[in-house]
Amino acid sequence: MSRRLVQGGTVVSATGRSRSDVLVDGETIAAVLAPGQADALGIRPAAGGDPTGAGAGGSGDVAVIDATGKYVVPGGVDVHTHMELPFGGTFASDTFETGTTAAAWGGVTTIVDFAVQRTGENVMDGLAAWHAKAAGNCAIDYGFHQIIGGVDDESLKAMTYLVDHEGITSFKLFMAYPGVFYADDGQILRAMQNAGESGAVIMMHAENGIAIDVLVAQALARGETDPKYHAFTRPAEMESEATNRAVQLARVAGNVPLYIVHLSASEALAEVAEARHRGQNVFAETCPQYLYLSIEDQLAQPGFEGAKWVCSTPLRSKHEHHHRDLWKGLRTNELAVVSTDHCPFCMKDQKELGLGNFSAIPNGIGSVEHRMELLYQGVVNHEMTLERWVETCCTTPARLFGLAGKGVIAPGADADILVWDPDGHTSIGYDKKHHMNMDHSAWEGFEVDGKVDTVISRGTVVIEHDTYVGSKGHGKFVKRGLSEYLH
Ligand code: DUC
Ligand code: ZN
Ligand code: ZN
Repeated sequence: MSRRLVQGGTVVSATGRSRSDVLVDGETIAAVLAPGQADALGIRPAAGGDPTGAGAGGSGDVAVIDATGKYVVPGGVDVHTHMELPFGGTFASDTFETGTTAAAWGGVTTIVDFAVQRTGENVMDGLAAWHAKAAGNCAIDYGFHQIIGGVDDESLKAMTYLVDHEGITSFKLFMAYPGVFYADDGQILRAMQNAGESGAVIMMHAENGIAIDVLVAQALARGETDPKYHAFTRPAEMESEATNRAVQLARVAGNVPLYIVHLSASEALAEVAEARHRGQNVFAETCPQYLYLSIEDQLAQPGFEGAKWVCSTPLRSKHEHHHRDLWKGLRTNELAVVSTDHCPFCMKDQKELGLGNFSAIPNGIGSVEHRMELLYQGVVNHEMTLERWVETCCTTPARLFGLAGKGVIAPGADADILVWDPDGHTSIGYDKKHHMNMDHSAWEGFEVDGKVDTVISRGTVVIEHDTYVGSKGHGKFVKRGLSEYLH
């Protein structure tokens, strides 16, 4: 087994930073060493400077990764992605191969994707289909949540089975998308009660889909067909009302752990905060698009351009303080996690399905490659600390979703490591840094400080200074345990 030493950098965790060297043995972290300790222990660079570590067989020989002047942080953990998601008559354009490769480019070493049961389908079939799509194709490790699009006796039984046997310990329910994924309040309550028994987390897409469908039909009848009407027909009240309802249902079900996904609005955040302050097991994530993008600057661009930013929950107005409140929520832990809700669609043949009818535009934005970069800019802008960057993007998502050995740099943990260059710079755009399988970038023109330098996935270097050196099939399915926040 090869050994490596990530030497000379500043190791940053959720709780602090120190000048340390990280010794990797095979797939795991063997030690975090004080400066000079490696030398004292006789740990020396491999003869010939073998950069791969493959030839480092002697007891004192290691491949050295020079991290001088850099931050050494856990590999990113993105707990909300949709590779190949069937949606609106098409499929999200990243495969597990292209999507996990792009994730690696962005310093991410684990994703948790959503296996799908649509209304009328079988849960176990949906899970089998997701395993078939991912197995042998991933550049980094991956786990699954399960979407439950039809709550009934059979799917409830399947939920328990998935927790007990399949390493799937979280379930996404939808209060939106009637007829596709939607669950009514009674179904939600039953699924929550089931999760209460098994210890699973319920993830909620909190938007009042029944009322939204009425608003959409009325807008279309008035001839309001442009992409921006997507946001106007999904007002913040529809998100906060659904968030409150989900919170109350989780309370009635017995303080069942509830995780609100892709939270976008100040009003919804207030509901989460209130629940947390009274001691409920309620958590929430937001995504980079809700921290940086807006109706005015993106979704309402002239013509059909705004289709690039049609996603649900929708972008909000930049004049209503959502950005400010969400950054604050990240600082105060009312928002515990930043994920991407990576759900990419090309303009050609995909977003274009909604030309002349915004409600037919497939919902989603591709960001899996850029989360670490965009959130590091939050550190530069003094919106969050370096430690909080690590906590919200790596450590908490891993702990919250039972990914043992992920999201930390500690002896015994998986050797998932991102070497981050704080003096570097990243230009994001279709002709710049862009490896997702899309014909545009939702982040075109974004210039951010900092840069991914080296990415190590379970001991294997996958990104080495602007070169992808990983391979499809390296990434393994991770069976997850119960949430470490609750047990
Ligand atoms: N939201 C999106 O934007 N895309 C896929 C599903 C979802 O909930
Ligand atoms: Zn959703
Ligand atoms: Zn999603």
